[in-house]
Amino acid sequence: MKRIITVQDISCVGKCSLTVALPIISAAGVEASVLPTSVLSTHTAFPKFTFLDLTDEIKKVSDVFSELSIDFDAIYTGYLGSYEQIRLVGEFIDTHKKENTVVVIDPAMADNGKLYHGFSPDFPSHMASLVSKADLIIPNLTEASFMLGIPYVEKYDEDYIKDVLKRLTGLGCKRAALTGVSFDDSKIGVYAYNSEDGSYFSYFNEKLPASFHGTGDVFASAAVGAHMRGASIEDALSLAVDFTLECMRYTLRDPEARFYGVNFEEALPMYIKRLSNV
Ligand code: PXL
Repeated sequence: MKRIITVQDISCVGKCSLTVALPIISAAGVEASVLPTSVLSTHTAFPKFTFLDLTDEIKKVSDVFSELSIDFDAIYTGYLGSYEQIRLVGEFIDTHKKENTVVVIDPAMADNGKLYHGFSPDFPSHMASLVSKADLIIPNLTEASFMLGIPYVEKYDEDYIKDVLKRLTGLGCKRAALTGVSFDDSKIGVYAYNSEDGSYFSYFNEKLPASFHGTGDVFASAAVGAHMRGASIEDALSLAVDFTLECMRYTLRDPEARFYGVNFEEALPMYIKRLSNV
């Protein structure tokens, strides 16, 4: 069985980061190890949250992994809370990335043209230096624009997205996959670029008239889990699009849906079923 280590915060309530990554990666039939970087009562889109900083644990945990010769098939990083955490996670990747380790970075820090609460304007440039270590990065267009230092636009065409993707791999990562790409009101999906062979890939599905918090984390977890289960990156990204849509459908159907995240739990059977064909 493949083993992923996922490095991000744990928000006690909020259906994001580790509370999403753990169940989805487990459902993929892949071991989910964790390196929690902070503990929050609630994610930062809530009106109030606590923040326990676990920065000092990162190096200690990493050292024990080295001493015990514990290695990972994939390192998957998400929300990180400070420059120091970005630096230490960079060191973690340098230490634990072996020849076949896949490094996936979701630079979770912004959406809808805005940085998440608590991040200063130069945070994206630090994240941009971390993504140079990745085999695959999975930003939305807001995160991509911030990392590239270009204005965030709501309307764009295919040439624009292709250019953004090329520039993202110019930061040093091998592949970039942009989430939430939509050229019209009926479809939304993923557009990716592989700098090693210059190829593009895209996959779209139905666009619902709604958007929910936490879908970026659901998408990235589903993609990493599926890829580690044996799906190609293209198939893993396509499944992540379909799974995220399914999560949103269940959420829209639920009269008691919470404001802060999607009903990914109800969509897990579909995810598992699709992976049984891999
Ligand atoms: O979903 C990304 C995310 C992860 N972790 C924390 C967050 C957010 C987005 O707001 O606040 C703590």
